[in-house]
Amino acid sequence: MTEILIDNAITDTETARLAEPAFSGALSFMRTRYNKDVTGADVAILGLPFDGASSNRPGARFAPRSIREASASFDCEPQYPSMLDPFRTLNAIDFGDCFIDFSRQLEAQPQIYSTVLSLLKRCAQVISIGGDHSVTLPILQAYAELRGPVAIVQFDAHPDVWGDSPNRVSHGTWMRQAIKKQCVRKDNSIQVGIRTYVADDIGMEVILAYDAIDLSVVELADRIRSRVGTAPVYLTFDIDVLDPAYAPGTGTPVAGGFRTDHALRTLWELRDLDWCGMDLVEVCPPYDLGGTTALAGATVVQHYLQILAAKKSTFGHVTGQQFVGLD
Ligand SMILES: [Mn+2]
Repeated sequence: MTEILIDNAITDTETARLAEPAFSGALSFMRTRYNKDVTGADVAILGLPFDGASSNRPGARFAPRSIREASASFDCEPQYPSMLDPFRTLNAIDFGDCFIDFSRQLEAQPQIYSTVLSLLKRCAQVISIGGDHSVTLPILQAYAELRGPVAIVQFDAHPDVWGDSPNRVSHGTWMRQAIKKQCVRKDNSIQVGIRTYVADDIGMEVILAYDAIDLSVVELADRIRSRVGTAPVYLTFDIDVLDPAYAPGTGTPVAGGFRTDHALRTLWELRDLDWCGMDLVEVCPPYDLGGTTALAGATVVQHYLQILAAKKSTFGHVTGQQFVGLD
């Protein structure tokens, strides 16, 4: 028989992409090519194996592997709902994971910052997978350093604006710090799905969970869009915005959240925003059931990649606010 080479994560080229079994092979995100050189890429995908700042259940360090494994089912075909194979259009590279020394927890944030900074000097966007929510702060610092402050759309059960003190890293304080460090365009930012209380409110626009769930997808997207406007916008998607019935594998679950489809459809509805990057955080595989949470997380990223692919196939590039009509 002819020898057939699988492992697109290693072998992928423009001309020789092969659908490979979902249950075997090297696991990059959606089997896209692994490369430490991201020069000129539209997207670098970066794993963040860190859970040292979780206030409750640790385990998000395992999320990059788990999300890559869940994403294997999306290999090599046109994807729903765009019906595009995003990698036919996008130059997307899986950079692998950020190095984080488990014995030097306070060095994790500077490590993430310098890794993202280095990636953003070479490619258009970074998508990070895994980690507790503390990872978002150094990512935003890198964005702000190179490109100025960004608007934020935060899907989350928690506002993450709890108070903090120096030399303390928590997954519940990054937003307060990001605003203090002027990484965020607060007037264009919005938090969606919140169902926890912080006394010291920072005046961020919030759509609470029950209100968000009561709105149709189009109404919810309109509320978000009217806040963000034409600003470059960064998506931080905490998987705990979903109800624990849909995402049990997370660090600090809160009942009463979104169904998976409501969140996915809202993101898809917002494909005209000027997205500049995203993270997918708080997937905690040790508490997952049947890979449900990892699959939901992988699907959020799969939708985001489709948005970029749709933009690029229509406009030739992935930035800017453009209506992407695929219906
Ligand atoms: Mn959260």
